[in-house]
Amino acid sequence: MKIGIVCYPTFGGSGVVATELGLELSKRGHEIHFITYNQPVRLELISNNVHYHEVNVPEYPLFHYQPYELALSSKLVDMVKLHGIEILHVHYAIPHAYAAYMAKKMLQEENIYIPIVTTLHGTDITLVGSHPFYKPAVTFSINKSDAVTAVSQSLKDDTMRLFDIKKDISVVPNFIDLEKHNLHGFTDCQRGMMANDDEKIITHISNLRPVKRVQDVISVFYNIQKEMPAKLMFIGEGPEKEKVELTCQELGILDKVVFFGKSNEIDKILCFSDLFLLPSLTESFGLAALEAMASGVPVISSNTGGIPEVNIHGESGFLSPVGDVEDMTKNALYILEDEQRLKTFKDKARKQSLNFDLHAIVPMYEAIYKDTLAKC
Ligand code: GMT
Repeated sequence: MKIGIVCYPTFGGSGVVATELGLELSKRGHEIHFITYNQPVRLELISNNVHYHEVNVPEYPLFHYQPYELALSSKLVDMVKLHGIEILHVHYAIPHAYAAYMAKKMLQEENIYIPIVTTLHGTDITLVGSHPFYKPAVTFSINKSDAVTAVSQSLKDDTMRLFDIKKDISVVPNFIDLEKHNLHGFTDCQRGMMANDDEKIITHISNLRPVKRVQDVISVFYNIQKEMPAKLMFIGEGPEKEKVELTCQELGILDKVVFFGKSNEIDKILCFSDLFLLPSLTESFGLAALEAMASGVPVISSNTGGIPEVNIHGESGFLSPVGDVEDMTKNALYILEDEQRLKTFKDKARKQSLNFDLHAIVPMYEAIYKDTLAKC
């Protein structure tokens, strides 16, 4: 199939899922066209059936807001015609499904029919989409898609509850390339460069938006390091970064926290981590937790959104109510204070990640494309 993929090309989970999906589909013989405003961060253009088409939005002083949806829908029309793209897979209802629908209508004028598969990743539904300003556009975009997927049962339920949805939604979870994790293996894990042998390594990765509740990460880590020698690996950039640095300074733990900023070496950091913290307010899936588990790192998380579908309480880690720092601390210490117990949790975390192997999940998308095309 010739598949057009539209996504946010940033470090966020939806961009990672879209990119890795496209790369795997290309290995499976499909021709993939990424259509977005920047080259996706994890996209390496090493294959002759992966293409990247940049959407340009010329700055024009008359416009207070530059019309990205317009530029995107025009680009989609051009690329579908030029490359004979058969199906569009758009990640996020706003603005991507919305722009794709406009492209579809424009193409219909020329008797070209292009079906749209929309994947919901969460933010447009749980945080932005339910805002009254956007609600009609999100509802319309979902209902006008030819097929809709959500990354967890929880997100599907939220979508059905918050919007007037007339479409069936298939649940297709986030996935992980286990071979990539195992291949690298990082047997020369540079743990010694980061911490002493007796120190436990706690890790957090996110885009440091308020929804990630990074102050809870600091509070839990502060409590842990009072009980045992520990270091915190803090990966990501975002609006809460300065506040976090300030809090660490006030608590006198700056020397125990390593700030990595945006990193392309997540696997290297996870390989020497003992525990992963994800105390988010909401999380439609929690790809970062899955990546940690695939590296054998147990997860202390909040019990919210799709996280319980990924992190299994008492097996791959523990779940606590949102904001319950005391419970998260208690669970973290329980895992960390006994070496044998820590090893058991690490093994079970890795085992749980096997349920999200890309070789099992990518065919689910392929089946949806085939089914959608067959119905056209
Ligand atoms: O929250 C993020 O880190 C970014 C966000 C995005 O839009 O990329 O992630 C969302 O999509 C990911 C991939 O499906 C999910 O794993 C994340 O849980 C989801 N984030 C939220 O729901 C807050």
